[in-house]
Amino acid sequence: MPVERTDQHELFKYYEVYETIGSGGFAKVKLGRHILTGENVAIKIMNKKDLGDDLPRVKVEIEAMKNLSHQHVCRLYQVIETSTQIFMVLEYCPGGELFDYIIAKDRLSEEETRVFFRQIVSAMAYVHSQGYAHRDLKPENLLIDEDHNLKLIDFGLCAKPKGGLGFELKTCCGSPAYAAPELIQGKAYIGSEADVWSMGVLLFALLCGYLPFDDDNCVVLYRKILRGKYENPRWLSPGSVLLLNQMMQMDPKRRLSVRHLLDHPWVMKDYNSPVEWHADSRYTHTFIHENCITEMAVNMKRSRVSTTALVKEWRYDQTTATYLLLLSKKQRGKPVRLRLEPTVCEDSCSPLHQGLQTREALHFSEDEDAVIVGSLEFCSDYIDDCPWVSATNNKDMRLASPSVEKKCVYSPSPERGRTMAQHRPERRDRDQGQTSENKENIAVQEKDVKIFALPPPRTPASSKRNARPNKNVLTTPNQNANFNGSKTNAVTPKGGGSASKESNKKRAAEFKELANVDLLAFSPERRSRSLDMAVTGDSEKKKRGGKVFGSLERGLDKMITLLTPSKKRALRVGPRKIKAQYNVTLTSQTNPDQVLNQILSILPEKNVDFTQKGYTLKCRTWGDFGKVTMAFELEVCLLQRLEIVGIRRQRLKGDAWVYKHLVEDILSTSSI
Ligand code: 6BB
Repeated sequence: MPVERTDQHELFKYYEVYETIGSGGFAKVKLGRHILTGENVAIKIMNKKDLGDDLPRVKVEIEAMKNLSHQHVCRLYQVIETSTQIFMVLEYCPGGELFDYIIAKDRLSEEETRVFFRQIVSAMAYVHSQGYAHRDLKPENLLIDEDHNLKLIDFGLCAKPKGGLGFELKTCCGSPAYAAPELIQGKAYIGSEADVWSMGVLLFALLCGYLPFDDDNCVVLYRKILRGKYENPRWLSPGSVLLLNQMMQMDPKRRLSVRHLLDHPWVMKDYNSPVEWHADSRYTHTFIHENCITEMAVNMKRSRVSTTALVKEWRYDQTTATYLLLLSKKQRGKPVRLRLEPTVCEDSCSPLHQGLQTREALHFSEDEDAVIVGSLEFCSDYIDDCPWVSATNNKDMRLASPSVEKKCVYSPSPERGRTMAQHRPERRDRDQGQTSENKENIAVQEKDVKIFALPPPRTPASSKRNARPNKNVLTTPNQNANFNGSKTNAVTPKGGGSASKESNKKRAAEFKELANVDLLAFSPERRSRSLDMAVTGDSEKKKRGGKVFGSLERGLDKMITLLTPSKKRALRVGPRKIKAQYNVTLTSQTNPDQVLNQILSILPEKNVDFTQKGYTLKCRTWGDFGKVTMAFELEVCLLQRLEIVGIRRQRLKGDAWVYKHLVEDILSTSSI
């Protein structure tokens, strides 16, 4: 996604921009930091040209997020629109996707599921009360914040029927596996009812760690959904089985409504209170916090009255972002303070008003990861700490039925067909569960519908593993794995190598080589390119130039500190040492090079394309039309204290479940 300089400038006036954390459709999400408050944010970056016909969806999402303020809905802070780009600045959720959390734990206990599910019900009751249907509910669209609370994201497919939520919708949208049967049939449907079906699928995924209806082939998947039969694994309590059945009812009129979910016995268990769905007063726009206003007024050199008036316009500009982020600081017990930035413009205009004048220069590196030239003090600390390393359902309103939409939109998801079929483990163990058959199922031809196989005791992936040494590749240290050196020794990791002295020498040579490459990378052309991006005056440029490039002569050590994160990765001799986290698969091995070699040897077999940067493998799979269907990273690392090798995994693009199966497959086949 090429980013025009003027567009970058607009963003960099207010934010420091870091690693890409995900991409999907035409958006890329990067980590960022709001300069004035020092608060972390997520920045969704979209190129208008690339968006094409999807531009209205972005507008829909922005409008919805401006209207929704709730403790379990991801907050929008700022929208920056330029001639070519749209930047959405959003609440930072370092816990990542609920999806990753589920798969890391295989599945959640009923108790933990209840904690999350109550939050989902709260968010959805609120969203529906505001007249919106989300229409793309799935664990990938629920993020975990720093307090381990869920935040709903991605309102790009949401709908707000003009006459209210009781009015029917026509657009068939969302992810197929979560789509209600009425959507699949192309019928007009009520958005809130379809959302409840998706919530049922989501609840099942939380409790089971896999989907109730699943198939690589969309047609077969649709047939399964239209049959409405799924298997209830034995570990589900009768209460869970009942609730799932009430939510995944084929007939939308027989389905539970969100209003009924609020005080459903299963939902209330251990709480004895209904779900609170009203927006917490801390999240509404009605109360203006005086100390935030005072701090902003001082910074902007304005009166408090005019600052309050400006904030109350809720323009989702720098003023809104500063206010909301200051408020967030306050609510987390941090001082309500803005950073005092010196200003250079003649009339000493404030950074809040004018954008920072003395910022360090920023640019996008070749691999399009935003990097900072200068102000690396923060950057280097941050990267090491980076998260990936380290309503009422108003039935009375259902009477009118104008069809308002016609097209069929699916949230971007790679083909579930040919390419990925090989990665999906077979489901067996039919005897593990009981069939849940919803009444009034819609009749479909069953003759070529595959029998829906039940999952094995834990995850579907483990059934495939039965054919191989049994391993819990995604979460559990593997005690059985035995590396067969002769099998994969052929591949020598760049920046890695075997553990021998010989290869250490080689690594040292490679290290030097890389250092030279990096010196070249900081060539005058590149330097001037970076400096072009600077928002400061000439004297500032010189100062910065001195800070960054003058240091080259001061020696290699200094240069390493000043390198971009990706360059730092490339220069690292060994694997990173990280803490065990839920996106890290533990192995029983102690030699990172062997683990890396094992993975490297298996990727081509799985049709995974990759580039290697030290111990990080940037992996991709391709679809039929030369499009990247899936992008993810696998990084071999050492686990702090444990002294064993781990594999950090991060999905950047593509269907979450297909990714899960593929990575499980790679890691189990790699015999680690
Ligand atoms: C968002 C976010 C907010 O991310 C790929 C897609 C907010 C993401 C985040 C994170 C991990 C670590 C740190 C921060 C609004 N819309 C989309 C958002 C989408 C990506 C999530 C991860 N997978 N914080 N973070 F996810």
